[in-house]
Formats: sequence, C-alpha cells, structure tokens
Amino acid sequence: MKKSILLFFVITCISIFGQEKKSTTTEFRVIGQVKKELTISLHDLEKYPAQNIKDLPITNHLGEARYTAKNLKGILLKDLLKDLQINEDSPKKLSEFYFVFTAVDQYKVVFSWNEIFNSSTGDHLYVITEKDGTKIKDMDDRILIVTTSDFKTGRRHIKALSKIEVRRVQ
Ligand SMILES: Nc1nc2c(c(=O)[nH]1)N[C@H]1C(S)=C(S)[C@@H](COP(=O)(O)O)O[C@H]1N2
Ligand SMILES: [Mo]
Repeated sequence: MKKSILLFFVITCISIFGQEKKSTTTEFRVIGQVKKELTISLHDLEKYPAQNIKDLPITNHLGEARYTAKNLKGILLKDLLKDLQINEDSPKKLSEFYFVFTAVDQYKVVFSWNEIFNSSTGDHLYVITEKDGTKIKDMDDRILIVTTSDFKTGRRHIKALSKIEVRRVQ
C-alpha cells in the first residue's frame, strides 16, 4: 500500500513538472534606432485586415518536418511597420539597418531592412492572428511570427515575440 502511494506521488510530480508552461505575449515593442518607439498589442492587431495564408509545413533547422500549421491568417509585418520612422534621413543608408526579433525566452532572429521592405521576403513575413480556427488571444504560441517563403521554416517561426529592436550595422 505504502509503495503504491509513493508511486502515485512520484508519477503526479513528474507529470506536473513535465508540463512545460507555454509562454505567450500580448504585445511587442519596436525599439532602438527609431524616432518614436511603438507598442503593438493584440488589440492593435485587430484593426488590420488579416489575409489567408496557405498551410505551412514547419521544418526544423535540419529541414526535418515538425508539423504543418493549418488555416493560418496573418498581417504582413511591413504593413504594421509602415509608419515606423528610422533614425536616418537618407533612404540610401536604410540598407545599413537590421531588425532583431526577440522572444520571451530570448530566442532571437535577424531580418535586414532590405529583406523586410525591399524583397519578396517582406511579402511573406507575417504576424499570425489565427491558426486552425483558434484566434490569436487563445493561441498558446502568440505572438507568433512566420516567414512562409523560408526554406527551413522553423528558424524564423518566432513564438512569443516580445520586441523588435532596430539596429544599425557598425
Ligand atoms: N520563442 C521561440 N521560438 C522558437 C524557438 C524557440 O526556442 N523559442 N525555436 C525555433 C526552432 S529551432 C524551431 S525548429 C521552430 C519549431 O519548433 P517547435 O516545434 O518547438 O514549435 O520554432 C522556432 N521558434
Ligand atoms: Mo529548430
């Protein structure tokens, strides 16, 4: 009897501690080399029309299939950042800037200014607002970023985005 109680206790502990708490964010900040910082919340995201995105196989950094994100809807990041003013008045020099996307767990991904605003990558870089019928407020990986044109889609699939820092190359 004692043994089975102990076993029950151990199994319960393992299952409780085994459930990793999924981190989410409800807003992200755009900071760094900008004239005015921005904070974009779930509420702000509601103001933009979401586009349908075709089902996206997520592959890890080795190219192995992880799972397929289905029935995605999203807003292009470049549309959200349309009015962002960078600390540089010469358009030519905007090519010196890059954006560091950081998640709550400090996972970081870099995009250059040109990738976002001057290449087809920017036409495939989304903030996801709905996944598989689940709205953003109920998604366990919100605020989620995807880049649907990437070869290995896992790399720039950023869960729980907390900030985007605009930096200039040294
Ligand atoms: N916030 C955050 N996002 C992340 C990661 C991470 O560690 N933290 N890992 C990335 C990696 S390496 C992969 S392959 C994809 C898919 O991982 P998943 O199956 O854990 O979602 O998410 C990416 N997004
Ligand atoms: Mo990965």
